Amino acid sequence: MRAADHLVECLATQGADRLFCVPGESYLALLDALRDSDDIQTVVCRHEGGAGLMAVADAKLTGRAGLAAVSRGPGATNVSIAVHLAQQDAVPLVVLIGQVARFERGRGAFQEVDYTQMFGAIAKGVWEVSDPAQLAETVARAFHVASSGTPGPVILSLPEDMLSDELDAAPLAPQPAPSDGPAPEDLDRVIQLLRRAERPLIIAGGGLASEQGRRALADLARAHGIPVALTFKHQEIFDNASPLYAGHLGFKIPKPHVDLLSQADLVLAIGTRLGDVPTQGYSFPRAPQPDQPLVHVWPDAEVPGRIFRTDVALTCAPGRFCAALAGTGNNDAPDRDGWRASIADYMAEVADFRPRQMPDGLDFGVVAQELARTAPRDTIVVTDSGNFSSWVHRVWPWTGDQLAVGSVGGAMGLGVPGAVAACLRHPERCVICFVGDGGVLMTGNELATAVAQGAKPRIVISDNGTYGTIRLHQERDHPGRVAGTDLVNPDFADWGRSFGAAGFRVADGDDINATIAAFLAHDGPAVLHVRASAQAISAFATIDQINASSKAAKS
Ligand SMILES: Cc1ncc(C[n+]2csc(CCOP(=O)(O)OP(=O)(O)O)c2C)c(N)n1
Repeated sequence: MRAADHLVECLATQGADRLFCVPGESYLALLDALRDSDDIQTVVCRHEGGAGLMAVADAKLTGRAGLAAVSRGPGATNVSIAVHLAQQDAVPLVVLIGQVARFERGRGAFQEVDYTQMFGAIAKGVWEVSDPAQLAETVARAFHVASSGTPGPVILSLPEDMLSDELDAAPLAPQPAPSDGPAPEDLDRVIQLLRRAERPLIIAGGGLASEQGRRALADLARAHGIPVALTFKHQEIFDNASPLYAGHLGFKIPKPHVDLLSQADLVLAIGTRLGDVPTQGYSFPRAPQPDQPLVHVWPDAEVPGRIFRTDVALTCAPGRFCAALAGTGNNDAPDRDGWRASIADYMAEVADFRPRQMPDGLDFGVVAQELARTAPRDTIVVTDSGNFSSWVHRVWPWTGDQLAVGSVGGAMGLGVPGAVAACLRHPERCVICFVGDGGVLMTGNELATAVAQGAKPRIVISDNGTYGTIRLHQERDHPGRVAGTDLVNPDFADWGRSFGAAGFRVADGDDINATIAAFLAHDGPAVLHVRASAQAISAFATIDQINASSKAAKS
């Protein structure tokens, strides 16, 4: 059998059912083998960054490794944004790269790159398969390594000529995940800490972003009456209307919020690596010595205790930990009522968002609020990176059972490809992508992929004429000195139409609710161009406010 056909069998045996790619002459035999595969759907994209980001989004939605294939050299360099994001977001990803032929290796042949060096710092494993007899073992290892411990990206480099070798081989079955609940003595230590705590707090992250994980988290919070704060871009894993919801630990959240949560006398960090974003620059919990006992649950022994002194470090599956602790009976205490009430009062203030009247366009919150009010409850929300997402985080009704895709690692460009991947995985659901005028032109060409695949993403573009996030930082550090952040944009409604999508536009003074209703009702891909205010730079501040406080601080 041809090695490429054997490879496709191996990939399908590992559970792969969709591959995102841009073709290249370096892996023609693989493309040829995929043509005959009933198990793996090939989705052809317009840029390897888009293909890789679709695979990352697909992995976020399924919990299984995403799969992408790209050509050598330029294809591999283009896909690197997705490899980096998979590492940052702890997402399993397998990237196949066509390599130059074996006799050319090391000669500096056309588009030759040594991928062990190129991806060495960001991938969990980089393996070049020169002998097709090793394909079954290497593919099985790639999926196992990508999905276990701290999930992440794995690269398989496939010499072009190897893919056409003949061999007689069978795929290797996937390695079953070990059954990994918490050890009873560790659970006992957590219960002892919990019984003494008056102000316990759970910090929950992406390691719980599965149906079972969310359910177990909700059970745990309810069983013991513990407030739950969520890490950046994982607001979807817990009901934000719950009286136990303690907020979204995004970038530099307001100081009163941090001060409030810092009063916790026990932190249970579950399914998060406790990076600099949720910990507000390693200030809560404080690194390296937290001000309160810390329980840290992450399925990789290297992580708990690496930065923070940890009282109980558990390397079991986060969901299993929640389920086990929830099942230990009621460890709630009446003296926690005040703690819960102060958090609930604060969260009620944050939820009370009122759009501002702006001189230069719409407060993007007007659009986010109306979509939040009228979109179907099971809408999948995909957010690109940028300030526009601050309104989505603030006003979207997260009920704890919706799906969401966002880039924890902050890579712009995830939005449109992520929405295409979400539509392909859940064609029956409404998928809304929120994206800025900066991010949309990074990978917006994947709208062509959506049209080609019959996917129906709804893309909402906040056109504030600026790389707003950077402008905000600029106004804080160099008030009034705008440099390199202004944008000149196309008409995005026409841009969408040019791909075959429906184009809608809203500006201040328009009948916004009617346009949003038509946008949501359209049965096909659709673009909503929002003429947004740059002055209303985020859901929490205006440019003038930032500028003034920055000048005051400097004087
Ligand atoms: C690929 C990539 N390049 C650059 C950045 C740095 N960056 C972060 S946010 C941002 C601006 C986002 O602008 P836009 O998409 O218009 O959204 P806004 O912040 O204006 O809402 C930039 C350039 C990044 N995060 N990712």
